[in-house]
Amino acid sequence: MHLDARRRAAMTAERAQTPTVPVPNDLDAFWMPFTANRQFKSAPRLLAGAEGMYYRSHDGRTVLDGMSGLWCVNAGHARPRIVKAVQEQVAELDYAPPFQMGHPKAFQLSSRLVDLMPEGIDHVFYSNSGSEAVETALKIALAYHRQRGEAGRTRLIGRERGYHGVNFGGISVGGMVANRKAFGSNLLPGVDHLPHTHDLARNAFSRGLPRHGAELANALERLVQLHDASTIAAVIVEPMAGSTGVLLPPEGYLQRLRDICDKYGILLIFDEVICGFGRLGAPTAAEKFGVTPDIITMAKGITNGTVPMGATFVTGEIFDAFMNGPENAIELFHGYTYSAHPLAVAAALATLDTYAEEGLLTRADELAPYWEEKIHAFRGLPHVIDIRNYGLVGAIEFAAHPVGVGKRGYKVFVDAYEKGLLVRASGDIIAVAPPLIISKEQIDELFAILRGVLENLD
Ligand code: PXG
Ligand code: PLP
Repeated sequence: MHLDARRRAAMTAERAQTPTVPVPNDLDAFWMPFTANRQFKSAPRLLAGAEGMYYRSHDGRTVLDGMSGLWCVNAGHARPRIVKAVQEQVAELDYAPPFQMGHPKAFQLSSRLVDLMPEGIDHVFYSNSGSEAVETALKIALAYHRQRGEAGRTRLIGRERGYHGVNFGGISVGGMVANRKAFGSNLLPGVDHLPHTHDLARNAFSRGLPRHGAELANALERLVQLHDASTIAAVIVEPMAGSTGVLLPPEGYLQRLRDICDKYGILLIFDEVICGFGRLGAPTAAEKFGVTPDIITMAKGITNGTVPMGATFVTGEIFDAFMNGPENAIELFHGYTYSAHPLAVAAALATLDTYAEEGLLTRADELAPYWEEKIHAFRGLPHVIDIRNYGLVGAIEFAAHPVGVGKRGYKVFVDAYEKGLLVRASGDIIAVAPPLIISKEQIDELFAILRGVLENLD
């Protein structure tokens, strides 16, 4: 029997002996994030345990994790090395203040992380989430230009359909309308957006990077003509936009953005909160796509999702621009109580060990051809208007149901969960991004469950 199948059988056997976890009798107090609270609480989906590729639901079912939790559990669940590292760390050093103090493992981790970054990106600033990593990146960009005597460079440029977390900077440069409209008048001033790159008319059913759309980067030139380069601080994009439904960069697009930024002295920020740590087959999307930004934001897979951590990576040039005042002066007035928290650091170190030992940061590359064949086999099923893939990410887009946008996406998500598979819906797009330890048999299992759902979609 295959190892994972054995583990699954063991989990099933264990489940038979242990009582299922009761649903808490009052679900009311918890205001759940990005959730239809009333709908959820009328039919809750609670997860009670996890190991390897599988969750265990509160009603005792085994659920294949097709989503790495929420794009973060890249090495699979409950990995012993990571569990042990966190357990030992909390007993050894539970907390250390990060302002004017340090702890040894934070420095070890930093050296190891920057070794994974593209050439030239060699410093890291810590936070607790992708959202905070983004705020940190935007603030560093503004402060960097000021340090160099270009304080007029304050304009930030994001992209339509971009997701950069939920804090004010992130939603200002972000481009998901529902995340912005309720907060409209308080978004940051001086922000523009590039057009998104999603083009089903030209690129539907692309395998890997879409062929058409590099010219959409030229919109940045137009913004420079409109505002003048001396007013623009930075451009932030996700190399692959995850949250909005897996939008891959057209061939040549990122390089063109890089060229325009270079021409005008604009910083280029890659938000790699989802792309990083092996999802696309390399430690960073920057490396995979051969385009090096000035700043990279990461989170999620940095600790395999176990302990919250965000990280903002910068070039030596950016770091050095801050290191020229008096030595007793604080160079950047920014930081979090939990920057480089010992538990997160311990989890990250053990996560990097696990990734290295098992070759996980490049494993998506090996599995990608198999994955691509499997997902594109859904072409022709009812309502499917696009399928796209890269590394160990895939998305299936459905035509909206006449009763409303999002109905089909939500239905696929719920039906899949009931049949034992966790996927993610964004409107009428379903994303799949399993842990990088997935076997070919489990890829088959994932798509077999999904097929059962899609064949019955009305
Ligand atoms: N940037 C990017 C590119 C992200 O994908 C964040 C920032 C924010 O990270 P935190 O850790 O603050 O959530 C993210 C997070 C989805 C989904 O539906 C994606 C994310 C979060 C929640 C849901 O695909 N990405
Ligand atoms: N609010 C108050 C009143 C605080 O004292 C602090 C930190 O000291 C914060 C917010 C910020 O919290 P954190 O550093 O965890 O982001």
